[in-house]
Amino acid sequence: MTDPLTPVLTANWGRQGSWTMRAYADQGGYEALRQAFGREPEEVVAMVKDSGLRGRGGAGFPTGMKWGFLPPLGDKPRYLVVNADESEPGTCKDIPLMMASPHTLVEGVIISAYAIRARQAFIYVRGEVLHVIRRLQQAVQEAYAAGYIGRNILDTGYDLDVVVHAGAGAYICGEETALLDSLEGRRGQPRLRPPFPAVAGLYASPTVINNVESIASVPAIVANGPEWFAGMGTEKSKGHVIYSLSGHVERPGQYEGPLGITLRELLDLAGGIRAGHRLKFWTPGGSSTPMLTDEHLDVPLDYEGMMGAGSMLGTRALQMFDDTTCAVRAVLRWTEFYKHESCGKCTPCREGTWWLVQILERLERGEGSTDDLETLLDLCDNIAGRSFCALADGAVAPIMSSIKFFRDDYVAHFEHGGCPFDPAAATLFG
Ligand code: L3W
Repeated sequence: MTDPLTPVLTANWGRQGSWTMRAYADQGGYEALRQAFGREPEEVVAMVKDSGLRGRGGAGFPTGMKWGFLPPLGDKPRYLVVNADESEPGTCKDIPLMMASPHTLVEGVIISAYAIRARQAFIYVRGEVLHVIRRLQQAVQEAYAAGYIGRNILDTGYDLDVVVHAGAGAYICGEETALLDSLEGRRGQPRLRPPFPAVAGLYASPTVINNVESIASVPAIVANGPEWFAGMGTEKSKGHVIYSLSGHVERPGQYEGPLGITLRELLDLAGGIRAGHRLKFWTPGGSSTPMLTDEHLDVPLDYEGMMGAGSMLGTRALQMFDDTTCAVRAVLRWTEFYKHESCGKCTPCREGTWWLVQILERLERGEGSTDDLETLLDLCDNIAGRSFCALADGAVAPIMSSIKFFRDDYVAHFEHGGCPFDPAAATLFG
């Protein structure tokens, strides 16, 4: 059997000192940067467009098209901002990437900033991950010392500064406009869109914001060509991505493969669900995407396949839950998270997530009724699509899908007068 994995971003993670400039250069690091500087910025944008790269932060918006939305160069500076605020429950791809290979991101930042003609770039990192911030800062310093960042880079006349900025640990700051507010020194709350950041972003200037994995994919596209990248994946979902497998799986971790691989194939590589148990449900993109079941093991993990299954691909945070897991308890835990992280700006999300937790707690204690399930669904219906940003849509996704697939779990709670699952067996959400 041919190996279905396509290690590109993850290829050198296991090497000694993989995070150092020396190790990165030994593996051909910063060659793509030299190649990019041999081209006009517009040619690099065209390569990214032709590759079919789509945003790896969850929404899958075409990266080259986003870059193309920048208005013509004027008086205002252009900025590149990397969204490194990885906080989606279950998502663990950007942080391992920045720890194991920060120079892949730094090289991607320099090439991308050159392509969009920005002279200032920011990497906005989640505040809690001090080790990642230190590692990135070290990589940026190494790149300055090597002449890859700073004035007149490699004698091209191009100047660029890169700042690693630590957030203060709020999930909402992964939303691109809340991130910009936070970067400007304000409380992170989403802005009304349009205008999109490409037109009026950081300091009201044209700004490209991309996820870590999107920007880190750029050097390999420049080095190997857009056709190479587009040769992986499916017709509309091209290239390689990092899948993070976690939960009740024998060998959790990051698995890099083409878009369109199936969970069944990935589980084969990861040793399957833990011994003696079977898969009950899973998430394609963390808790913000509707949960799926073992019926969906053969659905292609790409944007179209997941939409067809009634979910969305999101961040490829593949969390596995086996038959010991109480769906109600899992959903309650996630909903508590969204209630805690709601920024409070809009009423449906601020009030709605609070009420969702009240009802779910009652159901989980075994004190609810079928009426509560209808109220929950009605509440979800009044939140989804009616809030300011995607946080509340994410909050209702696991609730609605759990009632669709595991109504029996809810009913068992009020028939049993409490949780019928053995919390000691579950190991997750204890
Ligand atoms: C210019 C237009 N730009 C769209 C840009 C827009 C943004 C990108 C995608 O949410 C999802 C969310 C989470 N002119 C444009 C335009 N753009 N139209 O395209 O925009 P959008 O609105 O489709 O999505 P979003 O607001 O970026 C992201 C889901 O991802 N998610 C969350 C992941 C969390 C993390 C994390 O922890 N860091 O990534 C997981 O599935 O629910 O649906 O750049 O400006 N006309």
